[in-house]
Amino acid sequence: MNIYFSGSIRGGREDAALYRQLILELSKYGRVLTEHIGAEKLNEELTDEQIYRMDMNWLKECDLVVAEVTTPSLGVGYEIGEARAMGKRIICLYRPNTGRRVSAMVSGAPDIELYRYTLTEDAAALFATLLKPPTS
Ligand code: 6K6
Repeated sequence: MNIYFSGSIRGGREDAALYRQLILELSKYGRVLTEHIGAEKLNEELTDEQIYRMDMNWLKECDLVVAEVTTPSLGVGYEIGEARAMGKRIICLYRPNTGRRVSAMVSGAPDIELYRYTLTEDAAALFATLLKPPTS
């Protein structure tokens, strides 16, 4: 299973370490196409056009989108909208204890799965109930 992990970049990198942990957990269930979302340093070599093309191709290739939506990001919202139009399964995660609220365009969408969590361990337990490990 190809997993597209989506998380804020220009929207703010406060959660980058958390993204890394979630990506590590998700890699138990499939191939995470977008491991760089958790990177400590951003790759400044790619142009915006290259990033857009690369990400849209991965989005088409993926079987599942997992988006961490606590830090609001235009790019994450855009990817969720595109993935929804492609008919992909979309799991959104957010942490209500930050005091932020999720956009109604995500929480109100009937075919987007939205889960609240606090700790990485909670998200890991959630993945265990929602996803099947690959059979080899
Ligand atoms: C990032 C990490 C390492 O290198 C980079 C270079 N920039 C990007 N690389 C890949 N995808 C990107 C980059 N910037 C934004 N995106 C895509 O938009 C990702 O798939 C994210 O899920 C989303 C974040 O959007 P913004 O609006 O927060 O930047």
